[in-house]
Amino acid sequence: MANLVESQRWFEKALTLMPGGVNSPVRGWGAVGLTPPPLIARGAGSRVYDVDGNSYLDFVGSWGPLILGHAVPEVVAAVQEAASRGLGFGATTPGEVELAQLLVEAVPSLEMVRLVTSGTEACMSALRLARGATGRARVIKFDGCYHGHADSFLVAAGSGVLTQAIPGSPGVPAEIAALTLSLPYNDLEAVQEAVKRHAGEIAAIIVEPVAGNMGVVLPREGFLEGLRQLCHQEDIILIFDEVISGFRAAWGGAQARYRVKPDLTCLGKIIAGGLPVAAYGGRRERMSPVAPSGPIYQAGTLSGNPVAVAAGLATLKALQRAGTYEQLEEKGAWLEAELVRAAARGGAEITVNRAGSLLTLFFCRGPVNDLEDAKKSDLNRFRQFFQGMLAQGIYLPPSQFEAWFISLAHGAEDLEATAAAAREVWGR
Ligand code: HOZ
Repeated sequence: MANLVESQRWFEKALTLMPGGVNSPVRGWGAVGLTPPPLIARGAGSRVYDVDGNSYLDFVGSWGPLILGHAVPEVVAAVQEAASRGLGFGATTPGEVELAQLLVEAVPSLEMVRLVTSGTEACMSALRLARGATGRARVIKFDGCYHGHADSFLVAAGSGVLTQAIPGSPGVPAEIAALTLSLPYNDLEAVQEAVKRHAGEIAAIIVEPVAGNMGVVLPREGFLEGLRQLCHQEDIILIFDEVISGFRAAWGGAQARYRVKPDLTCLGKIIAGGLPVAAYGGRRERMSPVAPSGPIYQAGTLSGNPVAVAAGLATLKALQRAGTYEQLEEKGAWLEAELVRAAARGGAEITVNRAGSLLTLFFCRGPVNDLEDAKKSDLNRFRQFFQGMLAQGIYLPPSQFEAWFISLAHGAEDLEATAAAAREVWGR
């Protein structure tokens, strides 16, 4: 294992100052049995470098935003230029209008957006809008999907909650949690049944159209279409949480890939290129009730921050170049095929779920279609694999229940090095 003397020193100090030594639970490496996690000093292209000078090929990508790679010169230049004009004004800037325009042009269901600061805020605000618009209180979500840490969503949630095996969270009032029904992903019948049982009470169904927080799980044919139809019939607001899949599953997000339009869409991560901006939006009449054009309140000092908006605009403009999504698809497909081949040669039973440049390797027989399936993955084998890859300089998400993020900066040699490391772990 790499020398982590400086990481150890910093992490010990961090433990005395921040819960678990981190500012978000998924950054703790408890699930992979390693401490300290490397403390990161910098990133460049496909690599990150820790405070001890170790270099890693990075498949975390800041948990999704860095689809171009780290410290990409055109994004850095845009940030520097915006910062030189001021860090924030608490007033509308042209960049926000430009970003809103780009989002509306790219994402099929959007006519109007509100920029916020995080994915949590986007989902929380979309749910408030759905409740305000319908006058109903209940929401349906899916087991293993994660929509940020607002009270209504910490029920059978994915991501860090799943990694840490916390079923809900103390601090969420039972009365609030009771308004959330969590159902198995990809189980349309369960949704139909719940909607019938709670007729006229469901404000919204929120779903990750490509689930990324129980590991990657793809929607089965007909699932998203079925949700769309049911929501039409019952006047329920369909919310796609595309914080991960937006500009990742395709330029227009999963809704473009699967050709299903939700009523509201939540975006984050890539739309701000690594800085904090997120968004929710929908058709004009859906969004008009949001204050100040309507009564449904939602606000934020840092909303649409000009520096973050500049990073987002530079990132999205780079993604608009011809062939970017074809390249991402190719990289993802190549890596998937090599991982499957290496596992087969080494006699390791795995299942790879992938949507473009987003993938998860489960240590079980497939298919993996929902949380129950994902939980069949052998966590000991995951841990061994993670540690074996890290020892060869491959930095994977430190949880079975997260996605690997491939970026445009991952070159052929990077992917070959990753496949070679997997072959080494599994034995040739
Ligand atoms: N939600 C992301 C993982 N699925 C990362 C953000 C976090 O929880 O730190």
